[in-house]
Parts: sequence; C-alpha cells; structure tokens
Amino acid sequence: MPKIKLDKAAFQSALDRQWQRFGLHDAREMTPYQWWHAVSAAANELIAQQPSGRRDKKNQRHVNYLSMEFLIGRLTGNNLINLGWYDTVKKVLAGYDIDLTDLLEQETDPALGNGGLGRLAACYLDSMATVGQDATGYGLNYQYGLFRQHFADGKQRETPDDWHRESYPWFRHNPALTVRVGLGGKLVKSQQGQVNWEPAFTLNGEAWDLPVAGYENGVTLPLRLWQATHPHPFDLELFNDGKFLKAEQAGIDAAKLTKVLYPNDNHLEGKQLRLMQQYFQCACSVADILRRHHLAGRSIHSLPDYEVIQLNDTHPTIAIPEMLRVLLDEHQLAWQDAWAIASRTFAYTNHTLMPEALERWDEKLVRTLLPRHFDIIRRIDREFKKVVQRRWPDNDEVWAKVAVRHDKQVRMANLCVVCGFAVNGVAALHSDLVKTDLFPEYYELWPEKFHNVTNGITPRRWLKECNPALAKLIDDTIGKGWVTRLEKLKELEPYAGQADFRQRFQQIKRDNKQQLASKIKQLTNVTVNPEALFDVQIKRLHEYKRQHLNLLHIMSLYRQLRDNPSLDIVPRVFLFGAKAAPGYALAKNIIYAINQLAEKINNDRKINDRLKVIFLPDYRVSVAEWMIPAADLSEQISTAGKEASGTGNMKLALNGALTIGTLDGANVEIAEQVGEEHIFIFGLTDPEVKALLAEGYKPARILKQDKALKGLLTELGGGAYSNKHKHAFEPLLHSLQAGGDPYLVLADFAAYCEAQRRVDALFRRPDDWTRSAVLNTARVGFFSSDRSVRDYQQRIWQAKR
Ligand code: T68
Repeated sequence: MPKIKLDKAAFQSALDRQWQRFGLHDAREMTPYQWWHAVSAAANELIAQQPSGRRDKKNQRHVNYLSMEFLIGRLTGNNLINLGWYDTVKKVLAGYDIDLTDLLEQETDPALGNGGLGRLAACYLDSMATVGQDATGYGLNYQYGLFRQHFADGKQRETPDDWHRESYPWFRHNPALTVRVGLGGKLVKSQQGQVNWEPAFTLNGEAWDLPVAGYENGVTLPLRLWQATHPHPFDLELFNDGKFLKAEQAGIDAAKLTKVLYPNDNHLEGKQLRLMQQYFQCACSVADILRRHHLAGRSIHSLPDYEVIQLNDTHPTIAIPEMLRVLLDEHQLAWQDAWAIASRTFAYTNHTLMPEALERWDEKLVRTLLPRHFDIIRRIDREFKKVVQRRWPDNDEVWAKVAVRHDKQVRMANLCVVCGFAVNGVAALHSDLVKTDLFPEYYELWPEKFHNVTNGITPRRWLKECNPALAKLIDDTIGKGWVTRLEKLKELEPYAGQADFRQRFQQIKRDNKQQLASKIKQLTNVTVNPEALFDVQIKRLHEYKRQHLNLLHIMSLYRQLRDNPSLDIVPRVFLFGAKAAPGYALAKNIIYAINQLAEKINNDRKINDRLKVIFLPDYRVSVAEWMIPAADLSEQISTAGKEASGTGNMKLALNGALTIGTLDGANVEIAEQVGEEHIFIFGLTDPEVKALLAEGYKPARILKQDKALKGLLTELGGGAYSNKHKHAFEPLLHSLQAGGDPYLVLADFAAYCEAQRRVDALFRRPDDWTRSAVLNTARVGFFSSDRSVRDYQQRIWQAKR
C-alpha cells in the first residue's frame, strides 16, 4: 500500500487558512504555539481529505479495542512521520525560519493513561494502522489527564493536567455519532412480563476522534474518545427565575464524568464515579459498534463474524452485560441467542496477577447504578453454575473461586473469562501464570480459550522518531525495511563485530547522552558527565517494581566511596522517572528518599562527580523519548512473577541499553533473544520467590547476616538523609523490616549488587560493551508491536471459531 504524497501547495494553503482563522494578517505573526497548532490542524485537514488507505477487509473482523486509557503521547511528530510528510512540512516551515523539531516541543502530551497498559493501547493502534488491520480504538476524552508532578523539598506534589482538549488541533468532533446513556433508576415489569429499565438520568456521549496514521500506507484509524455532556446543559427557566448557578448544574454534573483520569496503576479504586466512567465508555462504544453493524445492513446474529471487542484488562468489562442488555431488551432476543452472540465477540487481555489490582465491584453499587446489568450478571452466574456443577459436582471450594458473584461482589476478571472467547496474558511467563496461578479451574474447563501474546512496542515512535541518529545509521547499514519489519534488525548482527560500526554506534549514544545532559541541566540545574554510565529506571513508582532496591544499591556505592575515597568505581549517573499514585504513601516516600539521597550525593564534593542521582520530574511519554536513546543500562528489577510484561524494557533494549533484570515478565524473552552474555540477569526466580514466601521469609535473618545492608537501613533511619528527621523514611523502613519485605528487596539485594559489579566490569571495556549494545538492538526485533498485532490476528481475532 503506497504512502500518500503531501502536496506542498495544498499544505501551504491549509496552513494559510489556519493563521487567517486566528485573525492574523501574516503567518509570521503566529506565536510558536500557534505555529504548532496551525501545522497540526492543517495536516489534520489534509488527512481528512485523503481517500482512506486500503485495509485488508476480506476475512477480517473489525477490531474494537476498548480501553479506559490511551497514552498516545504527542501526535504531531508521530503522524507526520507515519504519513511520510515530515520532510515536506519541515521544508515549508524552513521558509519561515521555523524549525519543525523545535515546534513539536510546543505540544502538551495527551496524558490519557497511567503507564504500561495505556501506552500499550497506543502502540497497538499504531501497529494496527500499519499492518492494515481494520480497527477502532474506544476510550474516554478526559479533560484532565494524569496529574503533573513536581517536587517540593524532594516530595511529590500533584497539579491538574489541563492538556487543552478544547482546542487540540487533531480532534474531529462528529455530533452525528452522539449516544444517549442512561444511569441509575429502576426496573419495571410491563404487562407482558417484560422487564424495562427506567434510568434515573441520561447523558450524552459525544464522539471526539483522533486520527492514528499507519506507517506510509495511507491508512488512518480513529481513536474515538467519548466525552460526557448533558442533553440540556442550560436551564433557561431556572436562569430566568434568578437561579443562575442552578441553571447550569445539570451540565456541570454531566461533565464530571469525563473530567479526570483515575491516577492508579496496578491498583483498584472502588469509587462510584470510576464505575460510572467505565459504564459510560462501554455503553457509548457498544452502541457505536452496533450502529456500524446495522448501517452495513447485517443481521444482528452475524455480529461475531464481523466484529471483535478486545477488552484491555477488566476496566471495560461492563460492556459484556451492556451488549447482552441491548440484545435482550432492544433486539428482543432470547437469552441463548444473545449469549451466542456476546460470547463469540469479546476477548480479554489480562495485565496483572496481583490480587489488589483485580477489579471487584460491590453488588450494591452495581445494582444501584445499573439495575438491569446486575440482573444480567446474576443470570450469567446462574447459567455458569450449571457448567461448574456438571464438572465439579457440589464442590463449594471450586465454586467460591470461579463464581462471578462472590462475597457480595462482582468479580470482573471472572466475568471476562466466563463470557469471553479468548483470554490472554502479555508475556510468556505471565500467560503461564494466568493459567496455573490465577485461573487454574477455568483453564481446566476451557484450555482452548487461553493464549499468550507477548507485548510489543512501535518502532516508529520508539526508534525512528525518538532516536533519529540511530535510525539513520540503521537505514544506511541495512536499508529502511526495519521500520515495518523489525526482525530485519538481525541483519545488524555482523556489524557488531566491526570496529568502525561500533564506533559510530557509540558516538550516537554519546551524542544522545550529551543532549540529555543539557535537558537535565535545564530542568534540575545539575551537571552530569556524559562519559559516565547512564543507569535508567523509568516506570510507575510501585513497591513491586522495586525502585528502593536501586536506591539501596546507590546508597551502598556512596557508603563505599566515603569509606574509601580513592576507590576506583565506574562513574554513574542514576536516572529516575516515575509518578506515584497520589494516595500511595509508601511510593511517595520512596520518591522522597531518592530525592534526598540525590541532594546529598550531588552536593558532596568528595564524590567528585563519580556518582550523580537525578530524578526527572513529571515523567511522561515525551520525557521517555529523551531518556531512552541516552540510556546505557536499563533497570528491570521487579520481584519475579509480579511484572506481567513490561514494555520499557523493550524500548530501552531497542535503543542499545543493556538490561539488568530479574527473570520476570518479558525480561525472560528478552534474555532468550539477546543471549545471556548480553544481559545481566540476577535474583530469585518465580518458583524461588514462591518457595521462600511459603517457608516463611524473614527479612531480619538477612539483615543479621549482611551487616553492610543493615547499616544502610540504620543510616536511613538515623536522619542522615533527612536533616536529622528520624521518621522521614518510616513507611519505607517499615515495609522492608517489620512489614515483612513483601517484595523481597532484601533477599535480592546481594545478587543485585553482584550483577551491578558485572555491569561495571563490562563498562570498563567500552568495545565489548558497545558490541553487546549493538547486539541488543539487533536482536529485539521480536518485540515490535506489529508482531504482537499479527499474533492477535492469528490467535484471537481471525482464528477459526
Ligand atoms: C501494565 N499494567 C503491567 N496497569 O503492569 C505491565 N491498572 O507489566 C505491562 O507491560 C503493561 O500493563 C502492558 O501490558 C498497567 O499499566 C495500569 O496502568 C492500570 C490502570 C488502571 C487500573 C489498574
């Protein structure tokens, strides 16, 4: 499929229309922000005029990717690159002395997601467009994305992220798609015995679309984000009666629904508003899917032949009872027929095994908000009970595990497995654990439902766009095919042995580090040495991800240097980027500890720049795009069995960082691909973690043996990093000691330090290090999200049913 060439004259006149709209007399009167706006709006207008590129519709089900989060990152650069318009636009702008690269920095990241799960959804849209998979992304148009983070005296502070959705130039609003959504109310029985749901109030769901361009193939897919409004946002009668505030109340209340993204990752928050958001998003999306199906003149019974609904974790699960409700109540289908349709349409992706993250909703809440859906859930549970009874007659223990309703709660994951035709984990190890640990009974019942689709990342954003120098070196060496066939990077392998190539590769890394060093200087006023090893941990702040293991290692190096000032160590810059959920006190305490340690080390003259610690504030997609190309070492140090996959691990390896990591999530597969000499694996494995916890793990025993480690904790508790304030790190110290060290930080500490010594040893041999770095880039082509999308197509979306 060919790319669509950008007509320079057409772009020029679209651009002119933009500044004219601002009421200016000349393009040169625009501010940089207006320039960015104008360029994006002009490009958006031109995409809309293109004939939609060919998607392979034959034998293809349309994929409806339902996700509460799409962490798409800045769109302008990405769309221009994928459209193949970047160079033309750059030239047009150069005529005005405007630099396109600088201009792209004007865009506020649309931060409509928390972390990995939301970013994965964005990579998958890019890949579905690129491989020509017909698809729609469905999400919510939050007014406030994930909070902005800054530090005040080392502590995280949050402010709202108003990303200006009102004037975001990539949006297309189509009022013809508006959906009505009901909530609350009661069920009434008609004289014919039919139940009718009479909602207490209704809202409008307005469709705001963002175009996601495939790579040079003329395809764009819509990301449809629903926004809540009131059908009658302003009451003129109340206004005329002098009740000015009340007159607007309905509109304000409705808008609350899509006001803000919940800031939790891997943690559930059982708030009513969250369930309302989930239902609103699902009701709008299901209505939209059915509208499209009817418009094509198809029978409702053929829905599963044309549509698949992929649930990105359990957050959109309520779409299942919603679909059944529409089929039963609006289409008047019998239960069996409705079930036959729904149960062949939904597929579910699981992203976590952690019990505290598995969604459960109080039945009371579900019943109050969605009485008809609760009825339907009860029926599902009753029908399923018959299946369980046949397989495990009168077995209460099994039923207690697999029931959809349990303990006065609705278990969303169970609902997904019971109703979905496919369930998948996101990395090989994780998918195995889904079968053996999370859902063993379901697996026994329906082994064919269970799949693995290892996550992937888009090479467009995560190499071509964020690391243009490396992308060019690769183009010059093996051609440009890698951008859509990432496995072609294998052809780089022989070059790892060539000194000349290694030197160019190394130079690019050095330049990227230099550029990051300048940003660091700008943002934090700390000077870092680009020759030092850049050791990077970027991900949400979570105990299981163990940023505090990293912290303890840094403390131990600092201790050693103080004890022995002439110690010859590899100079390192430790870089962190992470947001903690606002209500997660321990995570915030870890951030505080890292910042306090940074303050101390960065100002200690005796350290003489051999160690630096930088916590970059407000970590987000655009910050990742600067950090990843500059990383030497990628920290992937979660407790084995806890990180479902990880995707930052893939981005960093692709950009030539070596991984230090546990055998967790996709690290296992990265190690297989790159080879064990080119990765630093350490620590307890998943079975070892389980065995240790089962035998009764006691962190005190480790501290008894490891005096140096004990000394570090004593230092933290003694006020050395907190202006003598002894309780400053109590949450952290408690979790590691009396709290039982649930994520085995202390148990893995010695192995981690030993692995770090291996890192040092290799970094002292720059040539060997670079050889490994090249081989990392060359060998991680498997982790392209294009491959993941093809796996979904083969195993789930297009598989024979
Ligand atoms: C992540 N999950 C996994 N959840 O932790 C990560 N949770 O291992 C995996 O690579 C990634 O998903 C993609 O599969 C999340 O990011 C959330 O963000 C989240 C959001 C709301 C509620 C619960």
